[in-house]
Amino acid sequence: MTKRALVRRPGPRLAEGLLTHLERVPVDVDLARRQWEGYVAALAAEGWETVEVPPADDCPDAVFVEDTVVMYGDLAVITRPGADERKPETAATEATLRDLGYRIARIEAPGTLDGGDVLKHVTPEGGTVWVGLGGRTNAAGLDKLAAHLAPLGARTVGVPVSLVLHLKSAVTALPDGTVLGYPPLVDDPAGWPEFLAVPEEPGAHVVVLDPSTVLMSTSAPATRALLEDRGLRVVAVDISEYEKLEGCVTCLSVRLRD
Ligand code: CIR
Repeated sequence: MTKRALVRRPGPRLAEGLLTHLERVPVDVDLARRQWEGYVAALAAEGWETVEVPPADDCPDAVFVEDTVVMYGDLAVITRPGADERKPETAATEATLRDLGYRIARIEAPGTLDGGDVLKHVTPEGGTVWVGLGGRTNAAGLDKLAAHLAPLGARTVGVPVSLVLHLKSAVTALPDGTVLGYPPLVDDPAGWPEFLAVPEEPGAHVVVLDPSTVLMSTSAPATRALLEDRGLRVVAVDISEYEKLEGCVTCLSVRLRD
């Protein structure tokens, strides 16, 4: 199976990206460009081919390509981002996925949904899709996504998100389905069936690269050690400039299934 992921090059206005929970601090755009190259190189080194969505230089947050689509098998559900500034980002994602041969569905008004609010755990028995309801994703967006995914056997569940930007800023999942999060920023840690508390905020963010490997930020060394103790291999990348903009490792790519 080809392992393929969408990415989107950062634009010149990156430093103007939206902030909700953090104070603005200067972003070094040249460093951010190098960190993006490092992120793409890390994917490539792990056998992931990357496909670039054409850049959207007028959209400061376009590099966070995860927010523009939810992939489920061969279906690409194009989102309707909750922030108006980000709504123009979806057109090129849709065109790219259409060209790659994926089926296209859309979240339509009045629904809003950001891909960062969607956490999937798919097993041969079926999939569970948790959708964070917070500042960016509303109930109509969740309902629309649930309607698109139900025929594919997915169960969609809404969960509250009030302490961070997106559900996946609070929690992500390991290959075995264990959900990890930094408890002070998780609305309901006890609500997850298998929850692993991590000691650092960026430690909550992993991208599963294969059944025994995860990608995470270099800014969570104690969590890295915790995961290595569980037998996982960890690939770490420095994404400091994106973390200043409330981004994390998950936001910078979208993994595709063939
Ligand atoms: C925003 O506020 O939309 C961006 N500055 C950060 C988006 C991060 N995306 C993600 O967590 N999926």
